[in-house]
Amino acid sequence: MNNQMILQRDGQTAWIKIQRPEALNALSREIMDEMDILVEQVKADPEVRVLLFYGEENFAAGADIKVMANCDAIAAKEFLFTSTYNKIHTLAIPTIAVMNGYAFGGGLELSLHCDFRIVSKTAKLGLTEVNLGIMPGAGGTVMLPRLVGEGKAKELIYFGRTITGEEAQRIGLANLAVEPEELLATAKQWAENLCARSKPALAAAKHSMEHGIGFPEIESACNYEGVLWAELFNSPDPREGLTAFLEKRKPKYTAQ
Ligand code: CO8
Repeated sequence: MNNQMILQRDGQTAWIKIQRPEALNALSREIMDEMDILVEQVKADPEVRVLLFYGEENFAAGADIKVMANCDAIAAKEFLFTSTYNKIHTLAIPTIAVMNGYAFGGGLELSLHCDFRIVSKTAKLGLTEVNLGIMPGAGGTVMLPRLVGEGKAKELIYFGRTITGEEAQRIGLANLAVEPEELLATAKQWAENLCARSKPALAAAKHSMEHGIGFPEIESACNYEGVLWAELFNSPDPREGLTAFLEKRKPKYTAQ
């Protein structure tokens, strides 16, 4: 490990921080291997309820161009981030990308696999791959249309256009754009709010939405949603949440 990725715990919240400032947090193979290990650690930790990805001055200026410049097709395939990003995408807990500065290419694609994107208004975001003669290869062509619609996604990808955090919020790419100095505090508030909620309820809702989006047939998707909904009642949280409402008090969720 060369410590360009750091896992920090703040109560039930985990933060994965990218720190390779000399290259604006460009994502190398080593960084991706470290990220994979840290994501596995988070996945195995029953105490963690929310995972945030963060980079201090910049989120990540994309995959490492110096590496890709020397790739042939075989090396390019080996360089892919897909297996790690799929792990992030399928985590049961909520995930948030907290984005400051540059979030380009494979960096922005990391955020597309998170449940939420909170950005600073001045952040610069873009799937700029086409400007380099390549295409998004870490989920961008799959995930961006889901968030902003096909037409806008094609506009951003074909032209490799860079947008500000403010515009990202306007088009639905970011959930929220805030002043840079408010970014971390806002992310912490979101994390705390999520930590206070039922873990199984969030996990089932996440899984059901993923399933529903991917499912071409609404009736089956709704049936599947019903199965997940009923299974939730195997945990103590539904009773606690429903009873707390009736007793006019705040719920205290305990399920892992
Ligand atoms: N890869 C490697 N090094 C980088 C990268 C990068 N993506 N971005 C910046 N750096 C390095 C620069 O080379 C420079 O290093 P050095 O000091 O050794 O020359 C250092 O970071 C600082 O960069 P700049 O001097 O360029 O800083 P500026 O403030 O002038 O510009 C920019 C900042 C605008 C962010 C500029 O650096 C830039 O345009 N970077 C490239 C952004 C980009 O296009 N990213 C997308 C890359 S493609 C991609 O991500 C493909 C993903 C799909 C496949 C994923 C699976 C493999």
